Amino acid sequence: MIIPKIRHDWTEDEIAEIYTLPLPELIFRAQVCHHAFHAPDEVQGASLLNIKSGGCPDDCSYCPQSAHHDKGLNRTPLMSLGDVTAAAEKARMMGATRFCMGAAWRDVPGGSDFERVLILVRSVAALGLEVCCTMGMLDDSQAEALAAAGLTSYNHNLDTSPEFYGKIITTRTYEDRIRTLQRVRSAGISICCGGIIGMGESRRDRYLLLQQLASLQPHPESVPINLLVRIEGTPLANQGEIDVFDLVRMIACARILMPESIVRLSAGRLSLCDEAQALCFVAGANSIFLGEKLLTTLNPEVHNDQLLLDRLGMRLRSASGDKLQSETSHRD
Ligand code: SAM
Ligand code: DTB
Ligand code: SF4
Repeated sequence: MIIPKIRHDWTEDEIAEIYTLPLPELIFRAQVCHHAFHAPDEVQGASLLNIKSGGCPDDCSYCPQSAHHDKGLNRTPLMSLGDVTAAAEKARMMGATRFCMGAAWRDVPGGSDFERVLILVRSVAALGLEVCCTMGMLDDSQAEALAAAGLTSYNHNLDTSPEFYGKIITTRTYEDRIRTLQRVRSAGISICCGGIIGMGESRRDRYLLLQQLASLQPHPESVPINLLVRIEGTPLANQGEIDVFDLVRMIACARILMPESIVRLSAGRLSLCDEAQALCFVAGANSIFLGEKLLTTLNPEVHNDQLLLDRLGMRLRSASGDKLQSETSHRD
C-alpha cells in the first residue's frame, strides 16, 4: 500500500496539474489516497439543523439568510432544547453519526443565547453524536467554552479563493475567517472547512481555494465541498450551471491534497443524478448530509440515499466504525 505524504506546501502549478489530469488518472490518484486512509465502502452520515434562521447582518451573495437580500425567509429565534434534541434523535435513527447546528449569526452571541448554545451542544453530545456548530465568528473564550461543552467540530468555510472572495462577501474578510479557524483550533476543536463551487469563479480560484485549505496545519478534519444552490432572491440566483465533472475534479483534488480528511459532498446533491453522486464517491467523497432539509433548502430523501448506497455496495459508517445494515438491499 502506498502511503501518501501529508503536505501543506502544494503549489498552484502542482494543483493545476492534478486538477486537469485525464479523469481516469485523476480518479486513480484520488483512489490511492482514499484507500490509504479510509474504508472505501463507507460514507459518514451527517445531519444539519438550522437552529436560528434569517436576519444575518453579513452579505454573503449565495445566502438567503442574509438580511441584505432577505426575501420573506422566516426569521426564527434560537430553537428550544426539546426541539433540537428531538431532531438529533431523529437524525441518529436515520443513521447519522454527526449532528451539525447552523445559526444565521455573523458572530456567536454572548449572554443567554450563548448559554443556551452550550446546553444544546452538551445535550446532543450526550446522545452519542459528534456535534458540529456553524455560527459565524467567535472569540477565544467562546471557543474554549464550546470545547468544554463537548463540541467535536466547528464549521467555518473559506468559501472560495482570497482573490474571488471580495466578489461574494464584503462584510467579513478572508483574514477574519482564518483567525476564527485558528481560535477554534487553539481550543482543541476539530475544523470543518471547505468551500463552494459554481459561483462564477475561475478554475484558478478553485486551485487557490484548495491551496488555502491544504495549507492549514493540520488539514481540516473535514472538508465540505458545496455545489452552489441557486436560491431565489440572492444575487447568485441566476448563476449559470457548472459542468458536473468540475465538481468531481474538485472532490478528487481535495482527496489528493488532504488525504486524511473527510471530504463531504455537501450542498447541491439534489441537482445531481445518482451516477454523478457515485462518481463523487469514487473521487473520494466520504460524507453526506442525511435528511430532507439542509438549512433552508431541500436535500435528497434518506430513503433515496439508502437505496443509492445499497446499489453501490456502500454503507453508512456507524459511530463505532462498525457497519450499519441499510434498510433495503437490492443486491441479492
Ligand atoms: N453563518 C455561519 C457562517 O457563515 O459561517 C454559518 C452558516 S453558513 C450557511 C455555512 C456555509 O454554508 C457557508 O459558508 C457556505 O459555504 C455554505 N452555503 C450557504 N449557502 C449556500 C448555498 N446557497 N449553496 C451552497 N453552499 C452554501
Ligand atoms: C457547509 O459547508 N454546507 C452546509 C453546512 N456547511 C452548514 C450548509 C449548506 C447550506 C445550503 C443552502 C441552504 O440550505 O440554505
Ligand atoms: Fe448566511 Fe452565514 Fe453569510 Fe450570514 S454569515 S449571510 S448566515 S452564510
